[in-house]
Amino acid sequence: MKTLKTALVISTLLLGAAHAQTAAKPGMDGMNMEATQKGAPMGTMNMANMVDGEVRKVDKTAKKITLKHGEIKNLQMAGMTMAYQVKDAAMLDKLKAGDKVRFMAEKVGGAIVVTAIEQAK
Ligand SMILES: [Cu+2]
Repeated sequence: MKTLKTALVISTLLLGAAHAQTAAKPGMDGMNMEATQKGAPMGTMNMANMVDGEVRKVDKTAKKITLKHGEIKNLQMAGMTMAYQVKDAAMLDKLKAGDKVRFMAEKVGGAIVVTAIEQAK
């Protein structure tokens, strides 16, 4: 009888742990779903994150570009004018103040970095 009681206690504990795990999961799944929903192929997903902007200033030495941009959905950022670090200084080669661009900004290790930029036609 004592063994049965112990078994019950253990199974209750196990159930509790399993339940806690299940409870934590939906949030994770929801996040994954949101990320995958934006488009199956990687290219399509990146295009969806491209934001319209206008170059205000280019600083190749500092690897920075000042952009007036629209809403950046993937960063939950409203439209504004601000300076961004760029992933690669070569990205700035063909750009000058006044250029209309499409770009992608991402959070890389806590800093926001422009990872892609192209002239808008
Ligand atoms: Cu901004």
